[in-house]
Amino acid sequence: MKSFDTTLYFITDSTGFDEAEFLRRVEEALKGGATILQLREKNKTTGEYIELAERVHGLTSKYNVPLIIDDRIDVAMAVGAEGVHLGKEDMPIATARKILGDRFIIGATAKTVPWAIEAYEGGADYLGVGAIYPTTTKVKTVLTSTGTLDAICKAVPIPVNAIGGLNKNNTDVLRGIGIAGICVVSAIMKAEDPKKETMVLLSIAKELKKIQ
Ligand code: TZP
Ligand code: MG
Repeated sequence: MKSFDTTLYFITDSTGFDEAEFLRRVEEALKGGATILQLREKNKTTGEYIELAERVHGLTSKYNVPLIIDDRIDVAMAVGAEGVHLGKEDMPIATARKILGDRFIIGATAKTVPWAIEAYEGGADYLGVGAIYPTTTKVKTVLTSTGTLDAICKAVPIPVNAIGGLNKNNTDVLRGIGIAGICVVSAIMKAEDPKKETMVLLSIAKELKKIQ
């Protein structure tokens, strides 16, 4: 049975770090309690993506945290990752589900209710919804209102995470919305102490889930 917890979903970005420092930060986040981790690389060759994914999978396995690969089902399959995250420009969810079978975690990005329902019906296991705030992370995205986030949470029975510009000081707008957790990139990736930051964000995410 596939089991995962999106309470604190850490998405990596290796931009600006050498590999040793990148992997150190990833491991600190795992020590701090990230509940699920996505490797997100936009500028690597397939070979480079696989090589880094193997290293990161070594770390996530040590902490019993599922590894999700962004965009690429081939890379996810090659390294035996636990899942893949797909957006509108990637392989359709239903096609990925057909190829990957039921045991793989498939996540989808959704910015509207119809899109969320389509992803759910295609077989997505969780949704990432945003950007809630403008983000400094390199991403092609538009803002999603908290009203839409709330409507998506009510429209689908799978976990829905908020994403985009979130940090320890600005999650109050998510209070009362039925999210399963928060996704963060830079708040952890660029933190002075990624382990401590992860611990703080995990406790904030748990609190947000309690007050729904
Ligand atoms: N999708 C929507 S916003 C975003 C992605 C991948 C990036 C979020 O990064 P950050 O640094 O947490 O704002
Ligand atoms: Mg994508």
